[in-house]
Amino acid sequence: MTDRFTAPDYYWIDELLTEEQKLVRNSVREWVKKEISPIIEQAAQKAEFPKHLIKGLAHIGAFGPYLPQQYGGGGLDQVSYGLIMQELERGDSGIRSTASVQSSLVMYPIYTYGSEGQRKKYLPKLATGEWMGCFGLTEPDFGSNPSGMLSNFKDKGDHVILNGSKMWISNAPFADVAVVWAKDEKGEINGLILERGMKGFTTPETHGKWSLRASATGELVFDNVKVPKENIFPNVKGLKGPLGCLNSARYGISWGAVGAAMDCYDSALRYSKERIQFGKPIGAFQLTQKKLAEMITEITKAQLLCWRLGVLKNENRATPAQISLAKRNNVNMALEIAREARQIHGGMGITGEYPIMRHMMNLESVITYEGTHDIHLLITGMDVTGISAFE
Ligand code: TGC
Ligand code: FAD
Repeated sequence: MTDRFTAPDYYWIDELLTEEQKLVRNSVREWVKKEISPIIEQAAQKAEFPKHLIKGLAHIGAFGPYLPQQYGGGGLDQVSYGLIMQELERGDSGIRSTASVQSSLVMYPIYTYGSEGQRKKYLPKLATGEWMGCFGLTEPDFGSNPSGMLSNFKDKGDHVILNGSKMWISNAPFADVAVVWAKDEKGEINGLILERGMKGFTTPETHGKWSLRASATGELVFDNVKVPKENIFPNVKGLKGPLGCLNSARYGISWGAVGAAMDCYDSALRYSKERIQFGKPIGAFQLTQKKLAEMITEITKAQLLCWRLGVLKNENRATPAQISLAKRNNVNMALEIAREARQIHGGMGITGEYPIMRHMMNLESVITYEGTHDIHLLITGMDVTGISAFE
């Protein structure tokens, strides 16, 4: 199917972007049309991560775009990072997932919490895609409440012995490197860098997903894994370590969801003009117009939210609660738009001829991972009342 995507920009938000931001956005948009759109439906149908895209993702600067160039990053600002995520998720949430995990959940913690040796060893190879990474926080019994995690390690002199397991880990089945969060003997959470090939470390794939089918998900299993002490992050302890990475990834998702919504809206708008029923295009009916008008209203609000959050992030002022608000609002918005767009496409909406159903199913994961819809609501509730619902 030819990708006829035209990006909606109802409030001329392009005028708020710098030339560099537009250049970055346009080059990723073109790459998505050329490389993702032609293959993504089949990859999702076959439940296969299109691994051949890794080199291209690295080439367009999707791995570590906002990290310093001296470590292989792109040296770009946060709005550019957001726009990259928007365009990738316009293609598919699973491809955006791979890029957000690599950038915000693997490269970001190595850069922020790692030693200079760790930065130099891992970041350049992660930036080029020579090494791919994954992020292990969630456990079978600890999803929304990661502080209860059971994964733990014991001090053995120059190394530690790690035991436990992680579940639902994006990129795990093919990752070369894993950033893993586990408790030390005092019960404090630490970050460790694991490498594929360490004895006792396995990454079984999770099968049977109806969502994010073009993304590989798996477990991380640690059976007495010997991890050198030099692989532990020296500069962070406690839950604020992994949650700090999530701020960056959730920010990217808030932009990414706008991309998926834009694709659904664009397809529905075009279809509404082409599909004739009762002698008229279905776009002539008031009920279809209501759907399309509400979609563009919500997309425009979400675009402005992202842009403002990006500016705040560039100024180092975006709070975790502001990021939660945007992640929650934008993913929910995208899911509702996907459902309405599916209605506009009638029966055709359930087929792979159109991207709608794939986006809709993907967004069911996106609304759950990186903090569920309700957890983000409670973070906002805690921020405005000053009272935690989690205690
Ligand atoms: P709480 O007591 O509130 O906080 C513990 C410590 O962390 C600090 N903190 C943060 N620091 C940085 N950024 C944030 N967003 C932070 N939120 C809290 C806090 O100040 C405190 O620091 P300190 O110094 O006092 O120790 O923690 P809690 O146990 O009550 O939990 C709070 C809660 C529920 C909000 C949090 O745990 C949470 O966000 N749960 C959701 C879990 C989650 O989002 N998991 C995501 C897993 S990764 C993933 O899904 C990747 S998908 C990737 C893809 O494919 O794209
Ligand atoms: P639970 O925490 O068991 O939640 C179940 C329900 O209970 C939810 O509706 C939740 O909102 C609700 N709930 C829980 N606590 C409360 C409360 N206090 N008040 C009100 N309601 C509550 N994790 C990683 O670490 N790395 C990854 O790369 C990663 N990738 C993922 C990829 C996919 C495709 C998926 C589906 C998940 C991924 N995750 C990853 C895990 C994801 O972050 C968790 O699924 C998510 O945090 C929710 O945890 P849970 O599934 O255990 O649900």
